[in-house]
Amino acid sequence: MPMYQPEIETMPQEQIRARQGELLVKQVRYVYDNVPYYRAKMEAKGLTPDDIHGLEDLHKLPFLSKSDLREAYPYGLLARPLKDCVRIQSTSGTTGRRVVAFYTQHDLDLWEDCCARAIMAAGGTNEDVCHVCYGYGLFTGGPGLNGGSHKVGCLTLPMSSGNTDRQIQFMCDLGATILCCTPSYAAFLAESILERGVKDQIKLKAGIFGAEAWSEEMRQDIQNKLGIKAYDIYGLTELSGPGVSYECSEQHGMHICEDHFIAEIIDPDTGEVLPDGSKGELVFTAITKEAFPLIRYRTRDICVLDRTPCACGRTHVRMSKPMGRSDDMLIIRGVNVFPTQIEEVLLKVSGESITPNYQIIVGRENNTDTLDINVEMSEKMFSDDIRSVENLEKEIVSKLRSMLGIGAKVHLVNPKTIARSEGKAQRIIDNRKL
Ligand code: DLL
Repeated sequence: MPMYQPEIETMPQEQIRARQGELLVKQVRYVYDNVPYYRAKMEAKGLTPDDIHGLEDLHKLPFLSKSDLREAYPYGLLARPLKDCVRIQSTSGTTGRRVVAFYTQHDLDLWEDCCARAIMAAGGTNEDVCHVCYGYGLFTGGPGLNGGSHKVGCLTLPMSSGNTDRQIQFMCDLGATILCCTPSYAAFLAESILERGVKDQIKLKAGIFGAEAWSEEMRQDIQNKLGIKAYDIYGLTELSGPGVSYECSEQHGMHICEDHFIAEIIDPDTGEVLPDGSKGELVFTAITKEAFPLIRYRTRDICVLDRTPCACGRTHVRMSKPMGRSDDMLIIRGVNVFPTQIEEVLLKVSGESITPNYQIIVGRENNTDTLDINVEMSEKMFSDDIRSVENLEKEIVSKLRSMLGIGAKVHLVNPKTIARSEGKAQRIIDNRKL
């Protein structure tokens, strides 16, 4: 299958919807026939494939969630015999939520196509040198972007994560033009490049950053420091990995590969489907996958869908940056707080004074939730006098109060005292769960 199909990416919405309807009908029958676990879920609702005639019937189908994946682990949602599968990928499972996803060769091809689209939407061509420092192995970041980069014809550097000195050396020596990694690692690389004084040896023009929530302020920070355009990319292991959606040059929402995935937004509490433009939980149905074809999979990611035309010409629906996972949302003194809101406030404060390295620590004292935020100050700030540190802490506290409506204690900590991450950053420590 060719990797870039402008006729698909710019297909009128009515045609996309019609095609989705046809594929949905086929996929539901395929899953019903091949995945006893899902068949039982349909039967419990009194449904057979004959009840599904098109997109208008999607809402009737049962949801799948992480707990189904756990229950059916490892083979219970597999729709193909193992002899037809050629790969597995998995999430790290550090939070006890290990997911194992299976791929046929056809699934790998489609996944790599989606990643290729993301690279091309960021301006990538076969003239580019694509430096991939997402982790390789079971994590989908490295293998996904690696495959996409090959399809575009870029010279691909399969760096994987870690060894920042070597990353920067290769970037300089081989003239990498596209950088693929998590936004937190991109911020760390940017800081390290500036510290080493090698920015003028870097040829980067674009970065494709995803796998974790990051704010617009973080984007500006990385773009300014590296002199590149930073594009968001989204995906999850359950649906193949990165490339489920990606940003175009407009940098205003990520186009979902609607020829492969049907997106819905639901109310996370009631499961009711919400109209486009509403904020809610993103649900995906994979209509072309063979080995691990999830139907109405609840991502826990909270976002908004936008079907208004995009200036880039792509017609596929755009999703907003996820505000964080609904299970990442902190409830502090009864108020809903997403870590990205805190990041937004921190990075709006003068970039000269603090760095994008922070940690959110939630605790409980005398039956009341406490919120402490450690933020690393810049070397410049560190050498300034203590009064300006106190003033800045007060300024952040007041900005957080107006954004979140609750008080927090802010501590500006010395440079390089918060551990850097090479993959997804661990920003939250919730001691209430201990
Ligand atoms: O993180 C796949 C990926 C790799 C995406 C590389 C982009 C780049 P998982 O480890 O299964 O897969 O984690 C999926 O990460 O449900 C979101 O909560 C979060 N996530 C992924 N991309 C973004 C993003 C990969 N661009 C979970 N912005 C998802 C915010 C993201 N959150």
